[in-house]
Amino acid sequence: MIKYPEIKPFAECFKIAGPVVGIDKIENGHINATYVIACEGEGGAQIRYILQTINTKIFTDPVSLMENIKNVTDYLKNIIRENGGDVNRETLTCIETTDGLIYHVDDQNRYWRMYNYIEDATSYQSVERPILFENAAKAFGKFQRQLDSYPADTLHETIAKFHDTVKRFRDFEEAVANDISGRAKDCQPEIEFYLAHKDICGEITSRIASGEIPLRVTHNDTKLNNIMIDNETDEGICVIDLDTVMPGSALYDFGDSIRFGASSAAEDEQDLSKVYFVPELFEAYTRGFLSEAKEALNDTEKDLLPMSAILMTLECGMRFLGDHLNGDVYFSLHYENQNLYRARTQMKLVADMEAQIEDMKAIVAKYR
Ligand code: ADP
Ligand code: GN1
Ligand code: MG
Repeated sequence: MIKYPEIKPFAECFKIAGPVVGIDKIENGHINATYVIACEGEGGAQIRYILQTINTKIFTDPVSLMENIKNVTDYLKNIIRENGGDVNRETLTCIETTDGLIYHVDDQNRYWRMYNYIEDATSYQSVERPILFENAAKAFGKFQRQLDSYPADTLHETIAKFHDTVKRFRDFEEAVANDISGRAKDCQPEIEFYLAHKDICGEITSRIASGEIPLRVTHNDTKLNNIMIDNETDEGICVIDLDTVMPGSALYDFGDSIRFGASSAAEDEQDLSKVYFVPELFEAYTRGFLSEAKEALNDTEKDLLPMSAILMTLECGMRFLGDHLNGDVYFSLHYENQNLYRARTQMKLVADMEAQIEDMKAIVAKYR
């Protein structure tokens, strides 16, 4: 069924396999608007695509962004081909418009793009079984290795200082000071929690500046639902959501995965008694990630893996609370105060990890 008929003309701007027979919406991402387009291909076969509008409030240079994605996916396809893999399943494919471009700009200046749909695979919203998380770790580790020799200076920085936690802290202080929404009075304990963590914000950036840890080409948004996991083998087969692929630290990718996946509950769980850090999941991810990446990482990077999980969780929580104070202008919401609930789960996870940091270091020591 075509649930969103108004989207059909935009799907038809791309070289699709046949008439559009269905349009659905995917609501799990916080940034772009994402539709699934089903077409009737040759012999009646159904062929699906992902159609997205790029959020240009956030990604202000969509042309450079698409250039990054096209170049990175072409590069990955060469590697996949050399290894005898499936180029249409192990990375995204940009579908061209009927004019031969990789995006379509409509009369409201919205940027549309289309990818192949990765079939027979699932984007999980939580770690239903530890093996899924371990396999996601392997896939993100492999993704980073595959891009190891990618000429980083040719990549556009799609969001400047994306994981510069010191800058994120300053942005947060500004949100508190401006209090545009008038909500600060109702979230003082949360604000205090984040402000009290000022001292650790520079743990990664200062070491990048000093050269102790290198800049690499990283994904920068490694939540579990940004990877497609094969329905039969449970293997992480395709890393998606490539908007933020740019120079960064391996610690950003590791830490952000732990933030989302090593939690007992959803990112916006309102009952905090259900939210806690799960060390067994931290172990599963660490084992998977280091099995792929340990040769590439230096000792300082390995030392900082537990800290990176705390820092990426703190940073994301600060961004959620900052957005709540700014009047919800950044992350997609499905209900009121969702950003506040998201900020609270991140606080709980940060506190848990701080209490268990020695255990986390012991886990890293087992696999490094
Ligand atoms: P956002 O930046 O809003 O998170 P994503 O690119 O991650 O946007 O897309 C949102 C969701 O759509 C993903 O979490 C995944 O569930 C689904 N999705 C995106 N691309 C594909 C694809 N090529 N094949 C199958 N599902 C996809
Ligand atoms: C956003 O796009 P999505 O939903 O995969 C955000 C990430 C946050 C995440 C929190 C470009 O990721 O940085 O960690 O929400 N992406 C951007 O769930 O800001
Ligand atoms: Mg996403």
